[in-house]
Amino acid sequence: MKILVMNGPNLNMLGKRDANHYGNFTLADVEAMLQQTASALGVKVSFFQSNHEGALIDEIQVASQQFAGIVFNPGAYTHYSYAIRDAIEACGIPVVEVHISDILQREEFRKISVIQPVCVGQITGLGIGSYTEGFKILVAKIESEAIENG
Ligand code: CA2
Repeated sequence: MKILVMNGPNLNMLGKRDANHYGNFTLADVEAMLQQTASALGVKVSFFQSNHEGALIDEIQVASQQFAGIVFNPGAYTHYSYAIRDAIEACGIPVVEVHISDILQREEFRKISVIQPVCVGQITGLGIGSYTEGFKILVAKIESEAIENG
């Protein structure tokens, strides 16, 4: 099983500033942590980050050919990108939405996720632990669906 972990705009800046909301870990730290999670679960993982909406959509479109599912932190696109929502809805593989901060406890505009209705799960507010929880939930969902479908 191959899982794709995607990060949207500004998440390449993790650990470089705004430690209050996002902590001190860099994106490379997050990816190293998820590599360990993947190894422990016996699955493969790849990573993709972009600051550009179209590049994220392109990646979602090709991902369905190569990956069993996606763990996705779309950054601020979470709150208004109907184009990313449409790409997720059409991609045919399960997507789990993750956020480092608790988007429900922040500014009003962050309380809305336009992608949440087309994702199979949403993990928010566990720091970088949101990625590991999201990853485990995604793998469990894919495995249980495989068993149900024989
Ligand atoms: O909590 C999350 O994971 C977010 O998806 C992070 C996004 C934010 O727009 C969402 O509302 C919630 C922003 C990530 C920006 O990350 C930075 C990290 C360090 C320095 C600057 C930005």
